[in-house]
Amino acid sequence: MSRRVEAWQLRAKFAAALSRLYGAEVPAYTTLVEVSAEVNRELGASDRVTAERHGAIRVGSARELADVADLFGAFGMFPVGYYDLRDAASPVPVVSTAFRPIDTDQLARNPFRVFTSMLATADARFFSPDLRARVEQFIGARQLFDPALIAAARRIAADGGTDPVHADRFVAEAVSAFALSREPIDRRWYDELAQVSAVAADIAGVRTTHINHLTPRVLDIDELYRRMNARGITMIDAIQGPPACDGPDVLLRQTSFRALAEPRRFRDTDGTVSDGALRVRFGEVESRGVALTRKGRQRYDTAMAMPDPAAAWADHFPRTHEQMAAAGLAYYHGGDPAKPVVYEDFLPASAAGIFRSNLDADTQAAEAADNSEYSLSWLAGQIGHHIHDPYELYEKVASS
Ligand code: OOG
Ligand code: NI
Repeated sequence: MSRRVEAWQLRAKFAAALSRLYGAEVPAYTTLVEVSAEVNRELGASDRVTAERHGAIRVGSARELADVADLFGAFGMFPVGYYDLRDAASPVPVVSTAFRPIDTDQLARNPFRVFTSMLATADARFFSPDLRARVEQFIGARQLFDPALIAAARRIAADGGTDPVHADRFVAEAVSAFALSREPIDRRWYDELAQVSAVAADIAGVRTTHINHLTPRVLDIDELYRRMNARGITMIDAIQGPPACDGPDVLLRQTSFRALAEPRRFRDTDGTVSDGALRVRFGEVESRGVALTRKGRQRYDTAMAMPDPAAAWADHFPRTHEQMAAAGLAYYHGGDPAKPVVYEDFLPASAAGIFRSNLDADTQAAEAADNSEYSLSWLAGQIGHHIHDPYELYEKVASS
């Protein structure tokens, strides 16, 4: 009998293959990975840190998100958290979740996670009834994932793995569903959507999906930021998330650079196909700190609401893990301040900033009231999967 390939091994293969695909599509990503690895090497990072990535993808409907949930289930990645980016200071017409491993041993083996956003077509602030109907028709008529791939994913998820021959085929097919399409883009449709939001055009202007970005983890993001700028790669003007501080790193800090224009083909209304370019994909890098408890998170939100969060930081957070643990602000394995629990999730304000930093123009949300009913429980029902509460997962990880 052939050796079995388990979910975590499938996940590691999937992450590595996506990384090769994205590196071939967006060469600046390779530079980012190199510089991150260089910084990590100098700081003595573990293999987990240097191999670590998160991806971002965007889909157009709950049905498409349900397929993603089934597909990622085969890799031992489950939906965690609910992010409503429509509420952000710079609103984006999506609601999102993150697919990731949830158990300590699974995270240790390979923590690959994918931030997954769904277009909020029911939100009248962004979509008029007429546009909504046309977007939903367009999305309803496309097929992002071969039903056979989703059926295979369900079987693999139920069995907890598969044999080596099927494993390689399954991973290759899953990866190819996220490759950038060469199919010409209907220029008029794409432009109409881009008027609403560049994200709407990226999601619903084309018949396929693609990786928007893949993000390596680095131990010192301030150092990475300096080195990328020194190489002539202009990063967005700020690092998103907590400010640099003397005390323990908390949650997640991220920064990004805008990818160069990528060649795409367009079809005009008269049927002619011509070459053009789009700038939608980008490079992002992140550093991860300790996961905060609800109490810690409240303090974080208060500190971040101050005019100068860096200056206010010390008023809200102590300088050592011992003090953080004693004050119940963060999670530690077995309560041991020497063993911080890594934050595995995302931050809505940073996510909105990352989305926005890479758009040509801000989304124009009309003043119409939000009459849509997106919520965590609505989303869970639509995709037929429980959406895990990150705090419950951290409690479990800390006490195991
Ligand atoms: C997702 C943006 C959010 C992050 O790291 O916060 C994100 C997107 O651009 O599709 O990836
Ligand atoms: Ni990201």
